[in-house]
Amino acid sequence: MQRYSIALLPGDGIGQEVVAAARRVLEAAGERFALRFDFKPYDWGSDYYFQHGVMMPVDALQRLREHDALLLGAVGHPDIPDHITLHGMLLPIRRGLDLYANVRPAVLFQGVNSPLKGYAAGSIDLVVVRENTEGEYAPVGGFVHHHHPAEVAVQTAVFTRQGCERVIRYAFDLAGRRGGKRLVSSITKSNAQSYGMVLWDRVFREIAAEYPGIRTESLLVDAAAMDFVRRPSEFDVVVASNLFGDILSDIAAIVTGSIGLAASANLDPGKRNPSLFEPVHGSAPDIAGRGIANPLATILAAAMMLEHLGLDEAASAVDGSVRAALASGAALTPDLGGSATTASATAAVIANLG
Ligand code: GGG
Repeated sequence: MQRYSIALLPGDGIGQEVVAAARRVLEAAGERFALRFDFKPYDWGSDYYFQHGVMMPVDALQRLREHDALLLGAVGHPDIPDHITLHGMLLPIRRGLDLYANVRPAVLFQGVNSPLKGYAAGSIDLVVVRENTEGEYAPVGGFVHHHHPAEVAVQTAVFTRQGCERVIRYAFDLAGRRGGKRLVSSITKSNAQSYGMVLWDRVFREIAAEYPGIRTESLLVDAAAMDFVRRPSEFDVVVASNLFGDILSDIAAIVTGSIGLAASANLDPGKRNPSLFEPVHGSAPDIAGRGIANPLATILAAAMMLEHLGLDEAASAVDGSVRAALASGAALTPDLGGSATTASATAAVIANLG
């Protein structure tokens, strides 16, 4: 029996509920495919912060490196400023483990309605590849005259040639593997951001020349935001900076029904470090503890984890079980217009796993 060590980082709010649901699905998949998952839960997050003044301990990355993969729920608490929770846990893990490709698929599944008119199941099927270690999220900047009337804040975006090259190359390789429209759309705002994003555009053209079989387009982010609503079915792989990828993947999530279905993989494609899998959504304190959080984004993220671990059969069984549970209506939680609970949606997925 193959064994895998999985770190569980449920974090805050509904993160607790959705990670527990995904764990149940992984256990069921393990039984079906003779896989053993050794789960190691970590209690890091906002409660840990209230006790220790930090979101996770100083040796957190060292401990995470011991696992084969990491499954995270959410970070964010109404009583802690969001920049403290995000910069205290999620961003240091992404940077520290060099998880440079944040892969966020958006598919309009059967049984799910898009808020856009006229889109059939499967007609929207795109992936946002978000640069995940630098760009606008680089922790570079500071305050001068902090909290005084003349205070100044400086925030610097960082674009390195290596950082652009590797994530853009990942996007081209992915477009090749998907074998669909074979299109990579690059998103910047290089008319206004005339250093970092001009470098990005130049690197994009250079890498594109290495992939003659893949079509390309370069869009400014404002046009791309319109096009995600106006013509979402025309996109295939979309590669963007840290901030733009974050925003566009939220638009992609909502045009395909709900952010409750949006899964995400933070990958070290070279597998030097364990990769991190998570739902795109946050901690949703307004519904936390009510048993109605949609677990499917985290379950789909767990399917991405199985695929990354090379367990393709188990990955497609979990992915297929989610699709079947949505198509039957059994997994439609309130965000999707249904009345399924976290528990009943999870049970429907597990039942489909056989
Ligand atoms: N699922 C993890 C989570 O809590 N995401 C919310 C969030 O603020 N994410 C910011 C980001 O992905 O950069």
